Amino acid sequence: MPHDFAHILYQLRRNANSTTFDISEALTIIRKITDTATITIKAVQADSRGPTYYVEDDALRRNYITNPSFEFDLTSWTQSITATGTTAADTAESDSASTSLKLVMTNSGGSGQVASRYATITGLSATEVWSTSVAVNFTALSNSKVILRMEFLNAGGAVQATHNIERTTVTSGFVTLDNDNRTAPSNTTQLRVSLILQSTASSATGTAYLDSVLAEKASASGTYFDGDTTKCFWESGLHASENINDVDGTAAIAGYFMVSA
Ligand SMILES: [Ca+2]
Repeated sequence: MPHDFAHILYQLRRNANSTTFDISEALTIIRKITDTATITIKAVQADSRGPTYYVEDDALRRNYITNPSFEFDLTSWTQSITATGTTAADTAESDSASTSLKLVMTNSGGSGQVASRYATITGLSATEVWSTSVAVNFTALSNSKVILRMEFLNAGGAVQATHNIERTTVTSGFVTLDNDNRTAPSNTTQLRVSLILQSTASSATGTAYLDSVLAEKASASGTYFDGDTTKCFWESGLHASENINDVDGTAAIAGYFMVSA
């Protein structure tokens, strides 16, 4: 192992100013200590003891979904409803923490109507490979199905490609839907991830709880994680109105990231 990890951790703790620690200072220290061209920081854990840094060579992961667990509200998830139904945060069922997104359909005028919410990730480029996943508890249905939809969009919002993964039967508790290995086509700048309860005929009904949404730039969606997962962090502003800082009182520090000195 080329680096003196104990020394790095000591330096970072010594220079840490509790919850208002400046990440740029930490990176400067690591560069000086390691004297390497490329530095990979695995995670930064900030709690009542101050921040702890893990410098590892493992592949990094980032969950690009904002508000992936629906714990406070539905910020960043836009509603789209054409059937008769509702979409709301609900604490009756959850896969991660205590809240999920509950999609309800009580009637439809035909096939293809929806009760849904979607989130949009920006900053994509063509040829990038993306994967998404969501935990689904599909408790009741009649002429309906759940869809995890990925749509690659151009800068104007026009759909360049669509990839659906469907659940057409009820579940026994939460199961994971994986929509993996999707390559962004030419002109892609955005990815829209939709959580959909969709009718397959008229007079459809259904109830589905969705939670733990993951989107990562990878050929497969790995195990779900968010800022509450051990050694993971929320980025500042991920929750527009209900920042994760308010929960544990610690400062927002960038989560999984990579630094090239
Ligand atoms: Ca949750």
